[in-house]
Amino acid sequence: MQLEGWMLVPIFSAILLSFSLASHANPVEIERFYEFNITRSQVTRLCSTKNIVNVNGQFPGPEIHLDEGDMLVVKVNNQVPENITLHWHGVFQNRTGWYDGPAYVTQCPIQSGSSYTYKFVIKNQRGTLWWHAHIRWMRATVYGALIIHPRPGSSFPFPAPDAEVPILLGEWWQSDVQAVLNQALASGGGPNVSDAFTINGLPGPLYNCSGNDVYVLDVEQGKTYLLRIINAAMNTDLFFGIANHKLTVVEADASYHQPFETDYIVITPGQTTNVLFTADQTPGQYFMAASAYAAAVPQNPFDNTTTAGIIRYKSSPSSFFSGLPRLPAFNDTRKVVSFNSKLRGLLTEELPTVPVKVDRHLFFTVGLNREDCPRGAPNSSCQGNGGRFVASINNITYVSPRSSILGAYYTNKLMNVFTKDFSTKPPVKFDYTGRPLRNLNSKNGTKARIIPYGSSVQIILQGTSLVNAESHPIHLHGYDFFIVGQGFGNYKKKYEASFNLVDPPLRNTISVPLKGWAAIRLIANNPGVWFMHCHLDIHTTWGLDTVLIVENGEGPLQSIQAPPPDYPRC
Ligand SMILES: *[C@@H]1O[C@H](CO)[C@@H](O)[C@H](O)[C@H]1NC(C)=O
Ligand SMILES: *[C@@H]1O[C@H](CO)[C@@H](O)[C@H](O)[C@H]1NC(C)=O
Ligand SMILES: *[C@@H]1O[C@H](CO)[C@@H](O)[C@H](O)[C@H]1NC(C)=O
Ligand SMILES: *[C@@H]1O[C@H](CO)[C@@H](O)[C@H](O)[C@H]1NC(C)=O
Ligand SMILES: *[C@@H]1O[C@H](CO)[C@@H](O)[C@H](O)[C@H]1NC(C)=O
Ligand SMILES: *[C@@H]1O[C@H](CO)[C@@H](O)[C@H](O)[C@H]1NC(C)=O
Ligand SMILES: *[C@@H]1O[C@H](CO)[C@@H](O)[C@H](O)[C@H]1NC(C)=O
Ligand SMILES: *[C@@H]1O[C@H](CO)[C@@H](O)[C@H](O)[C@H]1NC(C)=O
Ligand SMILES: *[C@@H]1O[C@H](CO)[C@@H](O)[C@H](O)[C@H]1NC(C)=O
Ligand SMILES: *[C@@H]1O[C@H](CO)[C@@H](O)[C@H](O)[C@H]1NC(C)=O
Ligand SMILES: [Cu+2]
Repeated sequence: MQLEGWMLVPIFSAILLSFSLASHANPVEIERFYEFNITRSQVTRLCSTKNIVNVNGQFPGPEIHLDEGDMLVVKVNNQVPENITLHWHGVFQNRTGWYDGPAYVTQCPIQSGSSYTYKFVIKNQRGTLWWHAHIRWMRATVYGALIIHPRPGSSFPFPAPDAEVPILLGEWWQSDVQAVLNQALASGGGPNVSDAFTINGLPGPLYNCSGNDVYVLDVEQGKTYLLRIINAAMNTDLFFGIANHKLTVVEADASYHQPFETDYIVITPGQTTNVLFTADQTPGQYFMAASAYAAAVPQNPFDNTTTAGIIRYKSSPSSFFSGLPRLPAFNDTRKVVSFNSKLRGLLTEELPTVPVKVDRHLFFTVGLNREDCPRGAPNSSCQGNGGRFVASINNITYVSPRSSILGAYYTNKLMNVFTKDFSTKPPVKFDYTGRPLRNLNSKNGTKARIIPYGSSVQIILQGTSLVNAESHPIHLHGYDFFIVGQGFGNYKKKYEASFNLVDPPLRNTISVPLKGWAAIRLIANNPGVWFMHCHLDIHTTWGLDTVLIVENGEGPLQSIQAPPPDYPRC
């Protein structure tokens, strides 16, 4: 097989691969301009027509392409009655946090009839990222790929593929998504599960009345393809695979990783994974497919369907049609661990070094809570096991303020917006992954943790099983972080001795294992107000969120720039 050469690179050694010696002097930024009109348009899926919010009438939204070092300029015109913001998932926004996008964290919404121009340089990163709405559940239909090509003159650390193809995995409701959210909030219980998953907006042939809504990728025999896979689903971790074809993972969350071969990948909402596959089978048609990893204990309702697309060999007409790829069962946590433990960072010149010494230790419990049914409230509003489901970090349920935290922080007018006292550890120690406590309540708050510029930070993310045990895809804005350790049960200090400080994965979204923990490290070299939250939208909505504020440094390029003139106001 043609990939063998680079598969044999000694992957565990600390040799720096010098694959891209392109000039680092790149004084003139190339500007890439896009106009994004937030619109409503008719989309028909599963034989029913919906009027969905999207960008320029496209679903999924426009693909953005640029080279590392370019400046991206996106003028957003809000032409719908709803408020909107856009987030550039995984982009550092170094000094330009005004453009990060989470509503009421870094900006007020772009209101109906108004515009805001997002404008930032993308530096020190390359690969597959994506953009999505970051207010209420708008991102269900407002999302697209953001592809950062290597700087001109540099290349991938693997043989160039013959073609590159974005694969956006999504989640589809037949009813209005905002109505699903509103109903969940009114009832205090879980939201209705989706009716379908989608590949590039299309559910595929395994649903009722969806025979025409099938994504087809035409391939040529012998050629190698780079799939840029993005999990844009709202609330579901997914398995993905292609029948009869091996996948070679080469990148995750826009960081190169040591290549490894696999039959399936697992990908949480927020994550991206680049895989290579070679069309090396008998000409014919082969299914690609995705289905849920949903191992919550006790089991939550989940969308138990399978989305499929087709890889179609062009070379010679053939009637061969594969079966579905054999994906792991919805509750196969072992297969998830097996996949995730194969992921190792690729040591390159561009890669930041793994922090060995830690200045700031943070310990965050993440999980669900159940608020007691408020006195006098109707039962219809307490459908979450007799109460109302909420979620928390360190027992604080994040409550969104009414104006932007970044705006308040920058102008030092904090009144009624947020407080700076988010704790470094949970208020009480308990058996986090053991039997639930009797009191499942949390406390409301809008609190941030302040971190000095340049400090080396370790965060232990400890899952809890108070209401149920689930894995939570935790996303930190503004940063990539090293995943130096993860495991089941309650974290213990002694585990630090076995952390991987040599070649840990580098990501922006970590799946904290079911009934387990994960340890992440980063250097706080990006000043700003950074949202940290579960990327399952229902958990974000329930308050599984907090804010890290990295202070300005002393250097000339170490402070947040002034806000732009068109910065939205509340
Ligand atoms: C956005 O809307 C404006 C006003 O209707 C229109 O002039 C412009 O062409 C639209 N741009 C795109 C990219 O659709
Ligand atoms: C949620 O599901 C229930 C039960 O199937 C249904 O009655 C209700 O209309 C659904 N809600 C929405 C907003 O689709
Ligand atoms: C497809 O439609 C039929 C008839 O309406 C129904 O009985 C069946 O349950 C549906 N199947 C799925 C997977 O929705
Ligand atoms: C998922 O669907 C399959 C096929 O319809 C069924 O056999 C299986 O029991 C379902 N699993 C769950 C957990 O609902
Ligand atoms: C997964 O669920 C099936 C029922 O659908 C059950 O038989 C099996 O034991 C479960 N596996 C695990 C690992 O929990
Ligand atoms: C409301 O719930 C309580 C406790 O679950 C139950 O005792 C009561 O009968 C319910 N009331 C109604 C009107 O359903
Ligand atoms: C969380 O906060 C609530 C409200 O203050 C309290 O009742 C509960 O005991 C706390 N739980 C934990 C685990 O800290
Ligand atoms: C927390 O805040 C929400 C509003 O965001 C409110 O509905 C809820 O009652 C509050 N819960 C408590 C325990 O104060
Ligand atoms: C942000 O910019 C500063 C100054 O150029 C640099 O030292 C730092 O590494 C950058 N951080 C990121 C995350 O790119
Ligand atoms: C849009 O945002 C503004 C500012 O926060 C708020 O006052 C208004 O109620 C919001 N409008 C809608 C339709 O949600
Ligand atoms: Cu979560």
